[in-house]
Amino acid sequence: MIDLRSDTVTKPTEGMRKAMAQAEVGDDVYGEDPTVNRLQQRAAELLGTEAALFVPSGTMGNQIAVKVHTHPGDEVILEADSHIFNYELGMMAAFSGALARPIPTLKGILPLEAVAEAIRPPLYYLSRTGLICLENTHNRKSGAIYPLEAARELVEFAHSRGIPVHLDGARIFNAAVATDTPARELARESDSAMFCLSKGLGAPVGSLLVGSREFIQEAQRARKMLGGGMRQAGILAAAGLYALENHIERLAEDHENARLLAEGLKGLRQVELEPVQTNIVIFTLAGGSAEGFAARMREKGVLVHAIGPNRIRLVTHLDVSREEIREAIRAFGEALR
Ligand code: TLP
Repeated sequence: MIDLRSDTVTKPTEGMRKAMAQAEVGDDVYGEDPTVNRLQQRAAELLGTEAALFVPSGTMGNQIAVKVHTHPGDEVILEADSHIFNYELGMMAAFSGALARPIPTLKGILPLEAVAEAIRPPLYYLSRTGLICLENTHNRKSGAIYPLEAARELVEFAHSRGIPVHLDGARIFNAAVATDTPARELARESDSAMFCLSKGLGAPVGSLLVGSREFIQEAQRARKMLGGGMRQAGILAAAGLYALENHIERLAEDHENARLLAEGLKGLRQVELEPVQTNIVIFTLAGGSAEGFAARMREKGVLVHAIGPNRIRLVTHLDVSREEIREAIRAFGEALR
C-alpha cells in the first residue's frame, strides 16, 4: 500500500528505534526525565522561546494553549478551516469555556480588516476576545504557508489590542524548510506555538508547546488536568530529538514529491488541483464522490483521504519514495480515465 492519507502514518526508522531503546529515562511528572528535559530545551531553542513542554498530541498542545490564554466566556478568533476549529471536537468550549469566532478565508490567511471587525470592543457587556490563532502550514488549505510579513502584522495588531496569539505550527518545519526561514523567525512574537513531532518529522508520538517560562508553568498544570503528565516519556522524547536532528532538512524531499504528484495529477480529467506549497496536495473531483474515489484507489493499492464530499487530500512523507509517487500517479491516471 502507498499510504498518502497523512504524514502521521510514518513508522520510526531503525536509527530512531535505536535512540528510543537507548534513551535515559526518569519520572517526567517529577521533572526527572533527562531526555524529556533535553527535548524541551531543544524545542525552546529552535522556536526561540524561554521554555517548552512535551505533550502527547498536537490537539492537546493547542487546547492547553487556549486554556492558558483565555477565560471562560472569551472568544477565540481563528480561520474557519483551521484544525483547532474543525478537528478538535469543540474542546475549546468543553475545556476552556471559550467560544470560537471563525473567519472564512480563501488561503488560510486572516485579513487584518476582518480580524479588526471580529475583535469585540472592550465594553463590560460584551464577551472578550481572548485569543487569536494562526495555522502554519495550513492543513485544509493544501499546506499553505502563512507569509511571514502577514503573520507579523497580525501579531503586532493583536498585541496593540492586548490580545495574545497562538500559532498552530503542527507543520511549522515544513514552512521553515520551504521558505528557508528558521522556525524561530516564523514563531517570533507569537505568545505560544505548538509543533508536532509525529507528522512529517516521523516520530511515533508527541508535540511540543513553546512559550514564556510563565506560560509553560501554567501549561504544565493544564496538561496534568488532561491526564497528559507522562512518566518515563524519555523513550518518546528520544524519538523526537532524533527527528529534530535528522528529519528536518529532508522535508524538502517531501515537498519535491508533492510537486511531482501535483504535476502528475494536473492533466487528469475531473481533477481541480489546489496550489501546492509544501507536502499536502488537495484536489476537488469534478462530479465525483470522494469516498467512492478513495475506495477505488484503495483497490489499486493507494490510500487517500476524503476530506469533503468531493475533496481529496494527499500527503507526502518519510515513508513514501519518489518511485512510489510515480506509481501512485499511474494509479490515479487509471482510476480517472
Ligand atoms: N492533523 C491530522 C488530522 O487530525 C487531520 C492530519 O492527518 O493532518 N494542527 C494541525 C494543523 C494538524 O494538522 C493536526 C493533525 C493537529 C493540529 C493535531 O495533531 P494531533 O493529531 O497530534 O492531535
